[in-house]
Amino acid sequence: MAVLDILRYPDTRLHTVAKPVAQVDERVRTLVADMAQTMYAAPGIGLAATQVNVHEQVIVIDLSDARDHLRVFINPEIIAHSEERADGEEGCLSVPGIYDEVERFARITVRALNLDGQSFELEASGLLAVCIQHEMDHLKGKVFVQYLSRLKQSRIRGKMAKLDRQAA
Ligand code: K1U
Ligand code: ZN
Repeated sequence: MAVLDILRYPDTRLHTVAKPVAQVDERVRTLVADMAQTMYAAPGIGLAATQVNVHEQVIVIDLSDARDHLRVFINPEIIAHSEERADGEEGCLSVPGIYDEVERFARITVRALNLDGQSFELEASGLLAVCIQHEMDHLKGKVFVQYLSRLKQSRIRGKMAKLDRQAA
């Protein structure tokens, strides 16, 4: 297993649209293991393959306190959602130190493949629903700051540039 580099906003590669996984094989299982290790090391509660510069539809999420309940979604699709929407605070490992409110569907039903390539469906609400929608946006090339005002996005780009200069 390996800890992978996470792309940082405003890296243009974060706006690449991910392709579906054609076959869930050992290559994909290794990618998932590396993504999980990267998410745990960060630390974060989710990670999309886009963030590690792999443009295939793979997401990992673990909301457990013990960090022992890894959820894997390959080729995820939202097949139903509530009318109701809810605001929640989001963060992103690609935009470190920035947290802001985003409106999402309050409840979703997601269909995806598991690590054996089998299809499953899951109903989600609360933080799990928020996290799935956030990670699925990454697969579409969208970063959560794109929901914020242009002024906020410009300030965030400035903060990220400052962090990059400090790290250089
Ligand atoms: O996509 C990502 O960059 C991961 C992101 C997921 C997320 C968090 C909050 C709302 C929506 C999506 C993160 O994990 S940011 C870090 C974070 O939330 C966290 C880190 C350590 C402990 C607990 C939470
Ligand atoms: Zn993110």
